Amino acid sequence: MKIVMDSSSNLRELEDANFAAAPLKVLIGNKEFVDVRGTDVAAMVNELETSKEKTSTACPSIQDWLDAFADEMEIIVVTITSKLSGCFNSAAIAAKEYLSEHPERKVYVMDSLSTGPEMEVIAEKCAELINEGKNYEQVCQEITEYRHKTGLLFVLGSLRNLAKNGRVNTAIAKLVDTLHIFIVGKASIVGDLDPSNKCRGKKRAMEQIYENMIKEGYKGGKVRIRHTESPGDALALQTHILKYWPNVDIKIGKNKALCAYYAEKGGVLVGFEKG
Ligand code: X90
Repeated sequence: MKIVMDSSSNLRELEDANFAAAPLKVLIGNKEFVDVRGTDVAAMVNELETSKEKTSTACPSIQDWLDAFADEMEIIVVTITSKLSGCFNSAAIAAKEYLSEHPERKVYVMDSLSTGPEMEVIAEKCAELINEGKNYEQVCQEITEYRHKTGLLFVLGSLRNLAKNGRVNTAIAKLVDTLHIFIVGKASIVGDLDPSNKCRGKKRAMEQIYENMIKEGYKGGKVRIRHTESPGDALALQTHILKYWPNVDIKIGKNKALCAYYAEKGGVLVGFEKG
């Protein structure tokens, strides 16, 4: 069995698993940052700050997905929410092509209704189920149910890039910009960006994330934090969580190109288990 995700999961490989990522792209003018291992995300973030060029993103092509599928019998694909990206669509088309070439094989494409570290939590669960010896159908079913027991909360450096690309309302983005406030948001149950709270400072925003985790039913489960040049905020949140839940499985990492582009400098994304 192989696990395949688009690069918005921030994963390039996965321990004890047969894993591949299909890359999204960040475009600055006619320069392309492909979201693969080795791409200099810090340089990209700097260039985004100074560049006057138009910027955008693009989902993996059908061929990118087929390359990630490679030559496997049973494939589980998990994508970023289809509400915000064409990834799910291109993956579904690739799956259809793959199956018409190899009718005896299996490809399941699941919309995570989320992105980033929530996908990371889902990927790890998927690997765990496979390593427990569950069969393909069981893994597909259990991972589909598990998706409802995980969450994504975030505070973004700015909403500019989301607004520029039509992913959030421009008026909200302008408001955040002019008032210098931080929006704490979540991935809604239908896979939309749900801006839940306005916070005056970054410290308050990080506390709000923890309060919202509790509201979402957090009880000491796994946590994955991914930041864009904001290790201090990520660490503060980790310390806060460990104060109440000293034994949690918690890890901090950096956002890769796609998440860094949309979370922006100072952005922190938190994926967690609810129950
Ligand atoms: O297909 C494409 O070009 C990619 C578009 C992706 C747009 C959203 C990326 C979000 C990245 C920052 C905020 C988290 C929002 C999650 C809401 C479900 C992460």
